[in-house]
Amino acid sequence: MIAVSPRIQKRVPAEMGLHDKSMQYLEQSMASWVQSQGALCMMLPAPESGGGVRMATVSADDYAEALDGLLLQGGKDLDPALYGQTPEHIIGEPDPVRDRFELDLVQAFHARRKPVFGICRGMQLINVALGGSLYQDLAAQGASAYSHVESSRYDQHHHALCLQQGEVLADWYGTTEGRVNSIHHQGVATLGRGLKAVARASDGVIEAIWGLGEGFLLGVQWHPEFQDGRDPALLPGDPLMRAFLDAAQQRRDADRA
Ligand SMILES: [Mn+2]
Repeated sequence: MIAVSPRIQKRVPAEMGLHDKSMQYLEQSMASWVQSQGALCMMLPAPESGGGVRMATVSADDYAEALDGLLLQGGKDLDPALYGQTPEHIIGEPDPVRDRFELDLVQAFHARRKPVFGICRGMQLINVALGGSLYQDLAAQGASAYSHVESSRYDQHHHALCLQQGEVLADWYGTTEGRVNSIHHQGVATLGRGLKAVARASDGVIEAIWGLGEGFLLGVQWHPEFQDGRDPALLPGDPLMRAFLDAAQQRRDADRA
């Protein structure tokens, strides 16, 4: 039973007929990716989203107790205050409700040694949850030699990936080279406690992180849920989902033993 954190849309487009209401949602390929491997996929609504909704009486801890693993979706930039900076290069308004809820979820699942897997923003969030920092904008801060985002090409924008020899990703894929999509303007600057970079782009930008302690803590900067493997040059997403679900299954079995 896999928990997926929500994306939050504060002002829903008029054609959806919800006027000024908020929406929390899950992108389809993320749900398909989880379900295609036989796991149940459950999106967790953030406890409140403003606008006069009733306050929740359940917490991230309650969800972590009930479910087996946490998958963090991509989305908008984190509030730089969370890593001790003022906003200089972020795009859009941060969402404090989503930031807080996801930080609480990472803490709650990881404290129980239940697997946590972050995609794009989700990887950045894991890093910040463990005390690391981000580049607010890779290009503006001179951290990358080429663009990690091309809005007109979106998920068709790819770059080479170097998987660290001897680490989990190289192990699962059986190679140290690959290609992935790239839809991010931010990136990991300093690593959080107990995290290691296990893949990088050829310009040195960190593309995957792994927790060295007990439990399963993985973040990838690309979107494996969009990579269906029909292009043999691209790394398929399924080995990552398989490793995550295997860890969740093991943790669940250990609980019941
Ligand atoms: Mn990239």
